[in-house]
Amino acid sequence: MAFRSDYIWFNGEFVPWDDATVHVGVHALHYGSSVFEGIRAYSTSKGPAVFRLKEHVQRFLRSPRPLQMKIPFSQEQLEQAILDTIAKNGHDSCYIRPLAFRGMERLGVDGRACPVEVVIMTWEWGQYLGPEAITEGVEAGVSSWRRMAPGTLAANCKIGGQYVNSQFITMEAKDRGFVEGIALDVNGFVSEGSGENIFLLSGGRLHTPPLCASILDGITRDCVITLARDMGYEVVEDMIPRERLYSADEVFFTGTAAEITPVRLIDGLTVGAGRRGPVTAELQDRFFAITKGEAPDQWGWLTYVNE
Ligand code: PPE
Repeated sequence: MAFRSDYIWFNGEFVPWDDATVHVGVHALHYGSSVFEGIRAYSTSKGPAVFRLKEHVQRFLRSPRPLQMKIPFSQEQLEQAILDTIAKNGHDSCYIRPLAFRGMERLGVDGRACPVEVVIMTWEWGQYLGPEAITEGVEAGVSSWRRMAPGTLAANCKIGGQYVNSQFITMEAKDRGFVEGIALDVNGFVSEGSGENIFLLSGGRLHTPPLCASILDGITRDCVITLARDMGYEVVEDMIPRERLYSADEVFFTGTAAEITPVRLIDGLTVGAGRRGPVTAELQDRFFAITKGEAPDQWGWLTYVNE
């Protein structure tokens, strides 16, 4: 489970892991001018399969628009490069990190003169929020840090510099003894975790913050909405005041890295029965059956590497 693999795809060429380096003068290092994706490839009986490849690459190409940064590769080229990198590194399952950044030309805040560099890293990354998180659930706390206000940054884009806000949230949570923080938006409504979207089950209905609550438009969030509706649950995207976290029957995080992780305690108060709830478990079962290629892929979410 090391943060390592044999090769990194770097501007269209494979280079050995240790040689994929940049100069200290790259623009992104100084001003956070990068965009990235997080994707998982799962082990199936037909070899590794990338989960929602198309949607992740689409978001990767959309994220840099407010930065006026144009990624010099097409959707098709990036999809193929990701599949090639997994095959080249011989993974059975892995986490995939495409990254585009403004490179080295000159410094100064307006980096539009700098070249855009693109890399794809892969490595084997296990359970993001701890070994027992998926089955046992995690302890979380509401952060004293707010998510970015509308019209400040671009919450819907995975821009590197914005993850300073996520660092504040997750470091504070860990210092308080929690696994993860839950951030509110500038108006005090629930937004999301440092790297996860959030759902609540209340009165038999699922609630999740809407896109206007400073969230990333998560792809796992979309999967859960699709699966839950297919299973007959009502799902509403609505503004969630903080206090509703404490009266929810179930709460869970969603994300590529976090997958579907139950939250069993918030600010020291138990969520429901204080362990993974039945609806969360049912959604996890459906989700993992699809990712492992064991259930029919009715929405076309898997791309097999060896096909
Ligand atoms: N919100 C944020 C802020 C976020 O970073 C992620 C992904 C999500 C929601 C969930 O989005 P999606 O993966 O499309 O369902 N966070 C990525 C980075 C994690 C990291 O620590 O790095 C991820 O899960 O890959």
